[in-house]
Amino acid sequence: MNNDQQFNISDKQKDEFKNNGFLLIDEILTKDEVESIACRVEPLFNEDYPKNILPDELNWRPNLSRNDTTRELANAFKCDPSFARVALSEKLGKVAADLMGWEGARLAQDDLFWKPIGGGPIKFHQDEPYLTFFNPVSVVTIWLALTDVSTENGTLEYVKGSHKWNTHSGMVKNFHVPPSYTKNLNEAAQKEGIEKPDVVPVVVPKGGCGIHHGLTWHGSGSNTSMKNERMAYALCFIPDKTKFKEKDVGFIYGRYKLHNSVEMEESFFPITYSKDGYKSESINSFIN
Ligand SMILES: O=C(O)CCC(=O)C(=O)O
Repeated sequence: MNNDQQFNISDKQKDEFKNNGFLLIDEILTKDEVESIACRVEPLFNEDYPKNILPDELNWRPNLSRNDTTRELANAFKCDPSFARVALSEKLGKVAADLMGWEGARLAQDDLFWKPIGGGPIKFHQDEPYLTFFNPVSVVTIWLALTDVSTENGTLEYVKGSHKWNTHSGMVKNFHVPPSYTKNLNEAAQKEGIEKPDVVPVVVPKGGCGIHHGLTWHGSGSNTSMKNERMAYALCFIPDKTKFKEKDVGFIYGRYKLHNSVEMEESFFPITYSKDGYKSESINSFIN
């Protein structure tokens, strides 16, 4: 893969992102990039870790978990260089920084989603409430489609303009097995005085993406297709100069907070793009 490729975001796309809280792009990964990771989803969920490192979060285990839920695994980039080459590419870091108006971007976390045929929904939520342990708090997620995605196979759904709402989701209960994936969204919309939230499905080909602001409400329905699985790789970026808060850094990120320091160690949170050309040295050990 050519790591020097760039993807230019136009002023029109920046405006669209600012107004709607999301942007859809039909082609952001090359065919080689998307193939290099799509073929690794199943092995990774089946515990084949080339780097001999366990994912930071596993929300599905073979022979142990229900087969009718959406499977999620966090920080594939640490376990498998194929994912690292995509997640830590300058191209995607620059897209994140350009849309958010940052000087640079670092990866906070990746999430791999595998929604099998018959796989259940993901409850509506915002990403920012999961990433409030940092200073500043600012998040954008690039959700890469690793299969063609449609309403039929349970693609991601964005609520237009919801990044401007005052009603926040918090960290939701029953994320992977919600009794209703839209109930909390409808309640939030009501509080905002909105009768029917404007829900837009991410319909893009394999290799395309949806990019959402950290406050944009999003979720996804069940996979009702009889023949198409749905896979996606989501990258959560934060500004390059982000620090930890002094304390109360939460149960997910607390394990990476150094004693007596608010620095975010670049071995865990690599800087993948900055306007001055800086990139974390640690990227080399992830991609090789
Ligand atoms: O793929 C999904 O259904 C959920 C994705 C998601 O919540 C995210 O990327 O933040």
